[in-house]
Amino acid sequence: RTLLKGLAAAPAAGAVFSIPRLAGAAEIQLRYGNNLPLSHPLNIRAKEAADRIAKETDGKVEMLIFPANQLGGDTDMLSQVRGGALTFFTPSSLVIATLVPTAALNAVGFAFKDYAQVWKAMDGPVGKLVRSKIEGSRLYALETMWDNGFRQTTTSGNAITNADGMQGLKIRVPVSPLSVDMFSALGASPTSLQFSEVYSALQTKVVDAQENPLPIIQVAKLYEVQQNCALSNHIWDGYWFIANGRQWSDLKDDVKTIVARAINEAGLQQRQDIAALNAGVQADLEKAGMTFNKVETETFRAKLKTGGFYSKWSKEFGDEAWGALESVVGSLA
Ligand code: X2X
Repeated sequence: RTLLKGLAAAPAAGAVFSIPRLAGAAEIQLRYGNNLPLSHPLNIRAKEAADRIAKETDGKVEMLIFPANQLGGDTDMLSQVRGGALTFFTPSSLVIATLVPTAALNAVGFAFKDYAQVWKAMDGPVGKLVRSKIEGSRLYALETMWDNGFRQTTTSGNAITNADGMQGLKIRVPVSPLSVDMFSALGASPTSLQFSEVYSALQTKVVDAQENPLPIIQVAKLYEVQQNCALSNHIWDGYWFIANGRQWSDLKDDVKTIVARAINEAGLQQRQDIAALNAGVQADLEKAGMTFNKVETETFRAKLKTGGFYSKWSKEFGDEAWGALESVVGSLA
């Protein structure tokens, strides 16, 4: 009796959990995670895209940004975007290649001679192929690839001037089979670590070296724990703006159009930001105490060629993918 009475007095099921809607609260929340500090152009432009999305949807769509590995490292965020805990994630091509191997195409060692070739490939046949493979894994890749940059090699000790300098080097590389294989072929001793672990791995000397584009070395303050930078330009790396496939296709067409336009245009601006940064970042890093040197690029390429790196990876990628890359950059093997 008392029990029944109590039940009757309880609020209707559901009401217990209903949270009052805040005035102006968004109807759709898009959760976006990335691995870079807030000061990196990727986050600056992503924030602008988020503001634009809110404005153009009258506040109905909100893109929440979780920067700087707040939700975990790359491997975690990749599974979050696959599972739907994240709507968006920007993995480097190296990182998404753990799921979509073709995505590592742009990271083949010394493939691109300059940015003109990079964007010709990524806005053209290479990007098109990679995006179709990403879609095949139930993710959606927005059209515009964002820039990470040409990767350079930093060390805590001696300057690396040619391929011999790589011998035995304890170097951190991303969680990327291609990177591990390339540095092994060069004679180094690579360790895969997520970016979230890089600073402390260098600080505690778990590794002595790492490789990243200069803007990252700057915003992640890697100059505090590294001394020299060899301008090796060994890999060009970019970020795909990927979405959970289900969440993306569930968006109404008009929302999709607004979101895609805001993100793609922000990506194009981000490319220009990196280009502008590239012009001055070396001088800034020198002021922070780093030393720089050029490398004998041909010694690296020769070692990779004679070691069978290109022939191995042309088979791994297959004729279609390798052909798409070579259609822009010429013969590699
Ligand atoms: O982890 C890295 O080195 C970084 C930040 O360049 C990538 O996202 C691959």
